Amino acid sequence: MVTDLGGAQEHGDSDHGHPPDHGNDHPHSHGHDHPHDDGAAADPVRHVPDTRLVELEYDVLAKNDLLAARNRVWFEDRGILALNLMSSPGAGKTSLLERTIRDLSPELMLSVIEGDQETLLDAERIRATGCRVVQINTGSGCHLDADMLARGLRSLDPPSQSVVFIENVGNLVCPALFDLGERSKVVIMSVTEGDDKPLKYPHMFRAADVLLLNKLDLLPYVNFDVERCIGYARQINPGIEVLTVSATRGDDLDRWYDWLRHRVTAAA
Ligand SMILES: Nc1nc2c(ncn2[C@@H]2O[C@H](COP(=O)(O)OP(=O)(O)OP(=O)(O)O)[C@@H](O)[C@H]2O)c(=O)[nH]1
Ligand SMILES: [Mg+2]
Repeated sequence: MVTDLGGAQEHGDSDHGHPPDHGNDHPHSHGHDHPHDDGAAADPVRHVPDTRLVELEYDVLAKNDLLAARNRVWFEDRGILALNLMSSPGAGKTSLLERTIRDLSPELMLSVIEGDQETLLDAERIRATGCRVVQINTGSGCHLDADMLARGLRSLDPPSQSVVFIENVGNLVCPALFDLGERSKVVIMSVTEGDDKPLKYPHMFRAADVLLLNKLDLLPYVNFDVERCIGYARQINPGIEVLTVSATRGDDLDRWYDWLRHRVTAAA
């Protein structure tokens, strides 16, 4: 379900075509399922001697990749910078967006697509900043996919040369598998989650361009080794860029903003 909450931000430019309509070639039959709970195999776990083979349905991912490629062309044609923000629940995605919008709205045209299983809560927080926002509710689904994003974009109608933040459903597993056609994937981790997460959820950290380590203000109260966490992340993905911030206290947000400005220039 796509809900357009509108917003006060005026974009002006609307003559820039519509996001791709993927029609019937949807990767899923009902919009909120998953590569390994769709299709003929009722039990995707095969038991063979000493081995458990979990069989992903690669055709679902392949179709999603096709639709994501169309989204990517659509963004590129319009010079739109699309960023896919992913994290476990509560790491601070919406908080970071609220702060970023408040600080950068005078300078950049920003809009947001919110992905959650249920509620308009995050979209309402974004709307309170005056930013244009569309909420996608995935029901039982644990991630956004490229077709959902295209439908959200048709409602959002972002202007050329703008930034579209996509807040994915909170978890470190499924969103890593589904390309949306974004320019960059940003994984957000908070220091309350434990410094071993890059090793335990390697797909997410391998897919990400940037690791944003949030809630630095809580470091005195938790058992978290920043350097160890960064080391694990680079063990999984040697090229990953790392930024450490506190979204609520404002620590080091300038580095995040500089990273964004740099990407905006590159996308234009
Ligand atoms: N101390 C501290 N708290 C933070 C920080 N960033 C976010 N929080 C708090 O963490 C909680 C979750 O933040 P959200 O921004 O809702 O997290 P989220 O990742 O959007 O959560 P979901 O959308 O549910 O996955 C809220 O209570 C925030 O106030 C931070 O930098 N420091
Ligand atoms: Mg959120």
